[in-house]
Amino acid sequence: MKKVYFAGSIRGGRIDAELYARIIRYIQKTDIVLTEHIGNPDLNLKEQGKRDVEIYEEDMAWLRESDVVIAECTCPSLGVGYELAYAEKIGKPCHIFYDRTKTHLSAMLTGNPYFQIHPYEDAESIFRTIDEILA
Ligand code: 6K6
Repeated sequence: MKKVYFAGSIRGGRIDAELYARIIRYIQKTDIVLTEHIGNPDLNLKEQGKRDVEIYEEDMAWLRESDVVIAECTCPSLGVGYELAYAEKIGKPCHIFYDRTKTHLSAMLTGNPYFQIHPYEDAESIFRTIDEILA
């Protein structure tokens, strides 16, 4: 079983939170998601309890522990961008998904051949690609 660091927007906006939850549940059928809270619809309430320094340290520890990073980047997030740059620096494989009908992804991601980028038009195709990543 692979340990997956799933990254998705939190303070960048929660418009895609339901999609994050679906992706997380799908990965959890076969593998481990270290960051399952990303899909939590009540994140705002829960977030109040944790200090930012604790969030940062916990997430960086999970990133170091992970086997692969999967990021959903349709909703732009500074935190996700930071995590991807850090993951590249420590050599973790990084897969980036985004809805090409909704956003034009940053050139800092599409221009970097290190990242494996998966544009999609139909969210269902995400799951087929995840099967290949985790195979
Ligand atoms: C407590 C319980 C659930 O959530 C919290 C507190 N907030 C965060 N907890 C965990 N990871 C976080 C939190 N806020 C941001 N992150 C990390 O940054 C996640 O791993 C996301 O991939 C990314 C989102 O960054 P922003 O800039 O959109 O917040």
